[in-house]
Amino acid sequence: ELSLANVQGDILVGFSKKVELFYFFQIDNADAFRAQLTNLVPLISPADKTIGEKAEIRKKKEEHRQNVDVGYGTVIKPVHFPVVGVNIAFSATGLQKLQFIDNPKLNDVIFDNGMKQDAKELGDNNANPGADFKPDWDPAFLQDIHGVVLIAGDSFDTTSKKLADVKASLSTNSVSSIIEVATLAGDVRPGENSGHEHFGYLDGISQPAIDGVDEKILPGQAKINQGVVLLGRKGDTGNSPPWALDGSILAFRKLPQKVPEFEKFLLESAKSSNIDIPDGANGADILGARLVGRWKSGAPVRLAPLADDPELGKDEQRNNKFKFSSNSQRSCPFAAHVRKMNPRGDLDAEIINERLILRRGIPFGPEVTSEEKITNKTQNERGLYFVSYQSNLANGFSFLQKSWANNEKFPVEKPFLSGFDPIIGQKVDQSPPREMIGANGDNVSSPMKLEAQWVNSKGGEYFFSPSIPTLKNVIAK
Ligand code: N7H
Repeated sequence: ELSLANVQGDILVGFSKKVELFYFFQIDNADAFRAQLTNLVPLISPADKTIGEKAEIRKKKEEHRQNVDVGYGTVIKPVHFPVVGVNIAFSATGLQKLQFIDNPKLNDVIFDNGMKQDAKELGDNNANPGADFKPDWDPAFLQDIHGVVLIAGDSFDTTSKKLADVKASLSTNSVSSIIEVATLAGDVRPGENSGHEHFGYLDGISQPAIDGVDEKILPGQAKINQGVVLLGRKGDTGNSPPWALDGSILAFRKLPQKVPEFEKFLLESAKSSNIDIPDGANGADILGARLVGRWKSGAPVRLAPLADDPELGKDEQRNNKFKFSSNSQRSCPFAAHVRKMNPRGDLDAEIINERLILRRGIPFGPEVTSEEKITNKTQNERGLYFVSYQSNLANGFSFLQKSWANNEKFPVEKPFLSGFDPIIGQKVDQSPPREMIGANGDNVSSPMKLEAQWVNSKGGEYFFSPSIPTLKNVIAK
């Protein structure tokens, strides 16, 4: 039977996070690292602790809300209660380096080869156009990365203090067993944009519920076997070794987003395709909603095809309760991001449910400046640090990116190709530009050129997030 005390907290529960640090490292001295890991293990947050902390924060926030005077005009200032969670995960090269066993392979070919090997098939840009493929990644991700420590919490202050504790636990007499490759910091957007990614859409709505873990199931929410996320559990179709039990594969991607360019495209394409609606929302808003499959408020276009419905967007009893009507893209294009990623109604639930992932990403980078708005040109890098957990990359992240997002034939190829996922669909060779159909609700069979990609991966890695018993009793010594 699964014990939540054995699983790292970000996997099944998700840290509560305003800020998250990703500390990528190489292991310099494996023996010293494995000895020091004993000091680090008590800092790692298991899922049961993460559940308790989240409940505590909810309670404190409710108390705070009741304590302030809520007369007319009173603004309840958001409060941060200190909370911090730490998890650790290792890449395939990291597991090799640790040598806790002769051949530490997960038998997940995509994981064992690492993300760099997968980059071309994922459709990442080529840094040498016309010549041998080399992913156009940040230098940090072109190096070997052995592991990552994830530190998520209420503030930059709390998380950076915790990072100092983590580093101290991995050094003896000021000699560290690891070398920093890079530390990346993500943070939730400010004010009313909190919870929205940088294009402006509410994120974190649709997540699968896990059998035997999540008690509450929301309307429309899929329920998946534990083994879709955890290795060695029911529904895991792989062939992993015993030490992998209750671990999960973490896919990390740095995904910068070209926000002003995306907005310019929406405005111009809505105009040139005569996309407009009489009441309220403008053509750019509806075009954007059709590309994502949800309005900025989170309301699904399947249920609100003509205008945003903010009440629907924030109502968790209704905002995920829908299925697409197969054969029709009148209310939502086949290629819309959420339809590509979860084609409920288009495919059988059994096929989809093995391919659902737990998404645990966080935005990074500053808000769009007025100059960027005026010039329609990105000057400051911003986007998403994408994190997903799955037991198997040939079903999870890697599959979704290659076989669904980048596949013009998915979910339908007749009588028209669906086209690329306009948000994340990638193509190594960017000309001719990507296309999709269904963007214009009044003329769903006409193709739309998507021009440049607005999301271009700058790197990442696959990591294995072991169970606490494996960290403590197998890897640490
Ligand atoms: Fe996506 N976006 O803002 O447009 N995503 N995503 N994603 N995504 C979702 O339901 C976005 C990315 C999935 O069950 C929403 O929580 C952006 C990758 C899946 O209905 C929005 C980026 C992959 C779902 C976005 C990005 C996925 C999902 C709706 C990159 C996997 C759930 C909010 C910068 C390969 C689908 C929600 C379902 C939802 C956006 C990346 C997958 C708004 C901007 C790389 C499975």
